[in-house]
Amino acid sequence: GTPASLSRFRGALVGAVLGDCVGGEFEGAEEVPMESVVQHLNSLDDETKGTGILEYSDDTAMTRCVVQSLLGRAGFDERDMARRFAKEYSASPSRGYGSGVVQVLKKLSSPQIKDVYQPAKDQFNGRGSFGNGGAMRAAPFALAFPDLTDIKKFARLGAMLTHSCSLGYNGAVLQALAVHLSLRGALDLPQQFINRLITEMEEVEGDEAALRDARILKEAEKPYCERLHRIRDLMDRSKVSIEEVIAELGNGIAALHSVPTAIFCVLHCLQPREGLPETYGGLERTVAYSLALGGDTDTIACMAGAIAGAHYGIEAVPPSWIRCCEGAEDADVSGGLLHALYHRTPQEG
Ligand code: F2R
Ligand code: MG
Ligand code: MG
Repeated sequence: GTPASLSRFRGALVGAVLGDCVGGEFEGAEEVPMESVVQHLNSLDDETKGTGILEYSDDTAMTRCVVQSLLGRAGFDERDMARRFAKEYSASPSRGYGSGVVQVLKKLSSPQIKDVYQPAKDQFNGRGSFGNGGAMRAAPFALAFPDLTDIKKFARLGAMLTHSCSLGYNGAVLQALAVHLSLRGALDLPQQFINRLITEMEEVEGDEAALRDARILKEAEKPYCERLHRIRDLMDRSKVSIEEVIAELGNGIAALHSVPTAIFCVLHCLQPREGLPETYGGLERTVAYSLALGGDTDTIACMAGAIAGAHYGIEAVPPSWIRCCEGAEDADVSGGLLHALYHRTPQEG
């Protein structure tokens, strides 16, 4: 595919932060009229409001830990990443974390901890979390590693520090794969993009643990593949209502009900759509549409923002949005540092 440019790396990380910050306004809302979304986004253009008015939530707090760990260790180090999650939570516990994951983060802060994956395995009576907390912070894995095998392996392990159910960590793998393909220009051919994701997830979900979890949770044999097929069907239709998207893909806190939804948001908004302002570019359309779905808006917009940012690049991001969102400028700098890590020459031996 197209070489992964610096602009795309910066766009991916900044897009994720913007989605989280602007999406926080509507998280948990059942219905979000597009007029309210547009009004909210227009308020970001008001220069009098100063900088950093919209705070980031757990999505960005944990993504920052992933970025800092990957950069600091020049690769994946589970103990370092776990320590950063725990430290960040204890410094700022009010970022809107999921109610279950808080227990994991408290256990990870113990200096006596031997196996950093154990607290996640103890969640939900040993079944592990299927929440989207692993997926919401998965984008940096695609920005640190050029190799697909590394991305799949480390996105999975990075998510397993808090989410041991395969429905949770495979959502992170899917999100990282989507960012990886987008970074390389694959969204120029949307049908091929979705087909490639299906092929990759066929293998990922063929794993014994994934098949077992899907059976226990009474999901399709390969739940993410099934959702990706639904996306392909929705893409073939000339008109799709928000209600139909929610019914087919979901808008909830489970990774299965939000990662495919975020991917659909990006695909659907590749072209202008009725009901979205004509003045909006693709990234603005994607974020606005993600918010209009309601439900877990900060996380769906964060994940869609990362995939869309990797496609459109930093030039597509309105500067006023960056000024208004906490952590967006840091994310821009980190995008550049990850670009250097991604393109480093592998060391011999
Ligand atoms: N937590 C929220 N939003 C709700 C309240 C925030 C509000 N703004 C406030 O501060 O008052 N948002 C954030 O949480 C999501 C990511 O959650 P994560 O990290 O996956 O957490 P957890 O606790 O592991 O899972 C989330 C919930 O899913 C259900 N669940 C998961 N696995 C389950 C299982 N095996 N069995 C039954 N239920 C399971 C539970 O209800 C968990 O609490 C993001 O939206 C982020 O923005
Ligand atoms: Mg959040
Ligand atoms: Mg959320």
